[in-house]
Amino acid sequence: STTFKYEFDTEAFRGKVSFPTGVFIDGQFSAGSEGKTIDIVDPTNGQVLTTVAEGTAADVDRAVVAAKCAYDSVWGLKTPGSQRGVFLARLADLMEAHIDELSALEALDAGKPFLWAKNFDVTKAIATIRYYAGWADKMHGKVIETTEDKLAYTRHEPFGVVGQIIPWNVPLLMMSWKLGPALATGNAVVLKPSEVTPLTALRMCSLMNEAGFPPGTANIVVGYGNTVGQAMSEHMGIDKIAFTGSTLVGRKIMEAAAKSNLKNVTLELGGKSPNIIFDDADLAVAVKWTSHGIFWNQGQACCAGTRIFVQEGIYFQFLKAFTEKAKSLKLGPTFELETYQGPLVSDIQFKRVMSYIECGKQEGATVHLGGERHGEAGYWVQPTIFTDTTPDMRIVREEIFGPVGVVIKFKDEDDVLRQANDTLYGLAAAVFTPDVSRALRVAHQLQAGTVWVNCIMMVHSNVPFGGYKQSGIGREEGEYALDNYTNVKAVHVNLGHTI
Ligand code: TXE
Repeated sequence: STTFKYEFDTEAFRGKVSFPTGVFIDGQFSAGSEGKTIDIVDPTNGQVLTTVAEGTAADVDRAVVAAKCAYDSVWGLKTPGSQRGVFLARLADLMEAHIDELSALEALDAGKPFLWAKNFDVTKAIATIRYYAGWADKMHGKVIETTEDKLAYTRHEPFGVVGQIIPWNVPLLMMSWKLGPALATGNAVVLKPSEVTPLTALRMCSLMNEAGFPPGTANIVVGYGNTVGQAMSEHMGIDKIAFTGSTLVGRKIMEAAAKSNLKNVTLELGGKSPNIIFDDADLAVAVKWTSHGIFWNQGQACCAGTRIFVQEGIYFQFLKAFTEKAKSLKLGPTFELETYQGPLVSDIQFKRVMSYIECGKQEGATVHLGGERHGEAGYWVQPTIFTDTTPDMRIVREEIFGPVGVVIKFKDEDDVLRQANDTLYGLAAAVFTPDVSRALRVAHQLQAGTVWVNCIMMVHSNVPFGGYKQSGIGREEGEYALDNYTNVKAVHVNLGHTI
């Protein structure tokens, strides 16, 4: 089996890391069943960083057997919630003890600025695991009043074996959103990280062993979507599948679930979120958050505020200040502490984003800022702002998943609500105005799973996150996510002698 060895000598982090990168099944690493490997590429220069074992459908079978065995013998209802909570809390502590290492790996693998990886991705991932550690012994059913002769109550039971497929944009955070509630509720897991960014997930395997999770409770199989991902979606031994990624693949997963065992499906998919700035907004606040909303993580965020609607009275003033802000963002090496924007994650994503920029130009939109690659090597794209768009343009309708925003003028509340809701997606939205009545009136009419007022892109372990419309099914984070991972059993007890 393969091992990742790397010596960091950067401004942000100095140290050595070395850990196994095989498929992780039943608490042990091994080669994939076909003995193949996947190249992991450094997005700052396009060079191969390392290789990891490539999992296969046969490895998924093996992982499902391990998960089922663990679930039946030592996990599931055999381990009390209080003990599951102890394992999760230990895992959170171990992640904290290795925060610099995990952040460095995330920066290296995904091309994230180190400080963002540390202060956002990894910090929030730790908070999520700790949050669900707290839930593990606090899941209650209900006693339901019926008649004096009958006792009816519910139990919230784990599904059994859960499959989880995660993307490359925030790898460790997505892993924690998936693992936290699944393990807290007593499910055993088979998780597939993205084949593009598997390093933090693989590092987590050793930390899970160290935290004391019984072998087989969480199995990690790195592999491609059309092999490992597909095998998981159609697996008869997987009782539930949770996915984060594109709407296109979300559909495939539902289809495979429907055609196999009708496994329970939850999906967190794409978005084209509106960010609405009213005339009375505090300009400095709106500019700061809008910039973050579109350029954070190189724009590779499902909830990015990509459609920026600005009321006509403030439009030119806002555009000028927003452009200045975008110009001031520091693009550069991921381990330099002042870097705000790193490269896109992969050559594929770079080409996809550049082709959307090209498409915007051809459709007749104005490139107000950027629109080109940055640097010669690696996958950097300049912060890009389009204006003079029309509602039918692809850059207005489709998720680009890069540092590319469209700025659109609007007249009044009715006008902006109509335009903001004119999308297949419904993941998130933001509203900027100091007028509380207006902010809440608009928030309630937006078709989105999250609405931010005078901020954007805030997530918190306690607060649910998920989409309306084609942005998904189910909610992650918070108490709501526990519902994704439990089946409700109703028990009727006859206390009298009536039929
Ligand atoms: O995503 P995929 P891609 C969006 C974003 C981006 C586009 C394409 O717009 O530009 O998707 O990115 C696994 N069965 N988002 O192609 O393919 C895959 O291996 C089962 C939004 O990288 O959806 C990976 O683990 N699984 C998004 C995961 O799905 C399959 C995050 C996500 O990859 C599969 C990422 C299959 N047939 C991209 N095919 C968000 N909502 O945050 C692929 N996968």
